[in-house]
Amino acid sequence: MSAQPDHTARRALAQSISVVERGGAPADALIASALEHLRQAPPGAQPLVIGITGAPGVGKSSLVSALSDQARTQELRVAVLAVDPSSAATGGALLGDRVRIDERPDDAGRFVRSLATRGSGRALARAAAAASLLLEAAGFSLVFVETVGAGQADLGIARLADLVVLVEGPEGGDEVQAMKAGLLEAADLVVVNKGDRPGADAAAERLRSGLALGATPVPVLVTSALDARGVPELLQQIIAMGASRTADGRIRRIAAHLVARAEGRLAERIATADGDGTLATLARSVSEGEMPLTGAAETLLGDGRSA
Ligand SMILES: Nc1nc2c(ncn2[C@@H]2O[C@H](COP(=O)(O)OP(=O)(O)OP(=O)(O)O)[C@@H](O)[C@H]2O)c(=O)[nH]1
Ligand SMILES: [Mg+2]
Repeated sequence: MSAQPDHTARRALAQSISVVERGGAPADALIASALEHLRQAPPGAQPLVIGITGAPGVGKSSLVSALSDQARTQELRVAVLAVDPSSAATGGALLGDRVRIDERPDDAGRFVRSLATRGSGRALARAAAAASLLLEAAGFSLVFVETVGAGQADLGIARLADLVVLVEGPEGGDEVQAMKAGLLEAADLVVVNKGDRPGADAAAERLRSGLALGATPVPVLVTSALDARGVPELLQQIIAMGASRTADGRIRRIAAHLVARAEGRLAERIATADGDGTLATLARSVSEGEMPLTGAAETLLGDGRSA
């Protein structure tokens, strides 16, 4: 697959990602064939999957664009999965991320795709892990996964990515929010973006002294996505940290996919039980002492049908 990075291959990849977004048996089949392709391929370097998280508007998409430009100057094939927060009601993507990340249709070494969270109630779309496996099979060497730093809910990015980059703004206050949300603990690298604005260096200093308390020092870099200042250094740092990783990223991404798949199934099961009255019936049985709480919970999970 990596031998034909042309428009057709890219369109096929986009369609494959739509299939894994929809889920079900066709998704399973596609993921299985991607894994088969990876098993057949000569063992080579796995892609570096980089999670980019941070509060809305700090410049995640702009930074990913600038990092992608920089990576392309080094002939690295770059893919971007931008997770769009989408309304549970419509399930539609806002497409804001797509607008701000340049897709460069004439550059076959670059692929950009939005993934809708589709009411999964999480910042990380369920299909992100599966999509990253398809991108690996398609021969991309850097995969950026942008998620909104919505707090604990999107810590799933740590399961999926080899490296988590937390993006902060220069204004101050954001870092307090990030600490509260537990995002700082999940970050391998912190970037203060909008370094062209006043306060960025001071914010970086505050973060450095805050992070120095931890066991492993987390590097804090300052960038400006607008004029690419600090971006080459950031990419260099990302690649260096990626090179020293020891864990098997593919195994981790398959694990992340299994978790996402199980969570999806559970959400479906709960929705069905809610819709057809099973949930209320179970609750009533518990209330009337006809069924133990554990039995009802197991029944809901589908593990204790006769309980
Ligand atoms: N001054 C300045 N503005 C920037 C910089 N990076 C991004 N911006 C601006 O900040 C705004 C938000 O940028 P995005 O890249 O869309 O931010 P984001 O974090 O991806 O936003 P969401 O995906 O909506 O959470 C845009 O108007 C950008 O032009 C920067 O380095 N300096
Ligand atoms: Mg964005």
